Order: sequence, then C-alpha cells, then structure tokens
Amino acid sequence: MISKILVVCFAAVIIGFGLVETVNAGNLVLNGSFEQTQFNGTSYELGSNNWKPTGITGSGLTNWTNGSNSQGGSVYNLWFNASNATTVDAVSQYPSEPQRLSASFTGSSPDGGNFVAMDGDPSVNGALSQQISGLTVGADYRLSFYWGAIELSNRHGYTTESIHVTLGDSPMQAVSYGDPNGPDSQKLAPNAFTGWIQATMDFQADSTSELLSFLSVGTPNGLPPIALLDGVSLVEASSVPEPSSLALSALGLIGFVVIRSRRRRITSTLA
Ligand SMILES: [Ca+2]
Repeated sequence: MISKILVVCFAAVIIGFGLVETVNAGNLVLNGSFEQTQFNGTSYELGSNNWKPTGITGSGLTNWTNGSNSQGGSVYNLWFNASNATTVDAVSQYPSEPQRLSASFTGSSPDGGNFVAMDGDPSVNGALSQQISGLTVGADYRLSFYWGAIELSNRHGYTTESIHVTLGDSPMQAVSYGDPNGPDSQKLAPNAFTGWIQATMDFQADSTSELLSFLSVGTPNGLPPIALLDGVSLVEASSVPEPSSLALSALGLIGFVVIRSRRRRITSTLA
C-alpha cells in the first residue's frame, strides 16, 4: 500500500513540473526578447513622437511602442546589437556624440541576443510599452525580465537607476540600483555595469487587455543613467504551483503515510 501511494506522490510531482513548463511556454508578451526589428542588425534609437528615423515606421521595434515624455522632452530609448554595443554607435538624433555602451558591458543577457537601453534622465525618459491581450480578469500574472544599469561611453559620473513597471491600472512596481540621496559609494560608479539582474513581479489583471509599460527613471540629469532591458515574459501565475511547495507537499504526504504506517504497527504490537 505504501509503495503505491509513494508512486502516486512522485507522479504528482512529475505532473506538477510538467504543468509549470506548459504554463511558462505561454508568454503573453510578443517580441519580449527584442529580436524582431526594422533595424537590420544596426543599433538604433527607437522611433518616437520626437525622432523619426528614415525608413523606420513606429518605434522600429516590432510589437513595442516608444512613448512620449511627460516634460515635453525628446524620448531617448535605444535598441542595441549585443555583439557590438560597446564599439559601434547607435544611429540616433545625436550623430556627433558616441552613442555606445561603456566598455564594462559584458554582452547579451541570459535571455540572449539583443536588447533595449532606456535613458533614465527625467527630461528625456519615456515609456516602452506593449498592449497585452488574452488576459483573464482577476487572474494573477508573473512578469519576469532581465535588467541592468550602465552609462553611455561618453558620460562619466555616479548614477542611480530604476525601472518603473505598470500593467494597466495596477500599482506601479519598480526595480532599482543605488540611493539617489546617498553618498557616491551607494551609487553606480562611473561607466560601471551592474551586470544583468533577473527581476520578477506579480500583477493581477483588471481587464482582458492591458498596457504593459517600462519607464527608466534615474539620477542625475545630464549624465544619462541607462537601464538595459531584455527577456520580458508575462505568464498566468494562479495555476502555476511553485515547484518547491509542490515538492514539500509531496514530502509531507509521504511523511504522513510513514507515520500512519508506524502507528498501525505499534497498535498491532500492543494488541
Ligand atoms: Ca534579447
């Protein structure tokens, strides 16, 4: 009897892990790896209300919209080819300035390939967004992405950086690096790179279609604190059992079965 129950427990664990994989495959974000563009492999400033690259329609980044700036400034978000992001300038509205990443950049994120860089200067920042459809009202969703903080190669200063994330009207959530009010020792050193950091956030859908938005917010002005972004994924979370909790549940059940079995043996001995 015990061996049969154990088989059922382990089968439940295996089925559970299979469920996780199935749900994770349902990423609702289109082009979340930023590999589909109109840029033919050349690093480019994304098109926006202020900047219209020749021959590029929309942002130039498939499925993504590059927004406007709340202060009337020119939004400055870029798409980089990871293979030459530190050696080749992005085509931009600032052709006379080197628009490439600091030499400390280490290459592609764990998601792989190319990525987006968003200027956090409040006078030029603007949201990168995508309308997400296929949501279930009231369901929980887990957002995950890779991000990092860095400077362009032509700027040298201590910076802080954060990315503000919203899904529809849900409360804003953020990732950040450095304390804007702290000493330099608590900020990103000049031209340093944080390395790629994985972030996860949970949101609840209020509508079947909602706007997913990323806004880079940094300090100080004029030293563009740059946030890198890649590997954006949004999957329904409510039906996803955590592998660890699932395993613990199975172990708990096994323990229960073993204890019951021992009690039966003790009872039989007493009888
Ligand atoms: Ca990528």
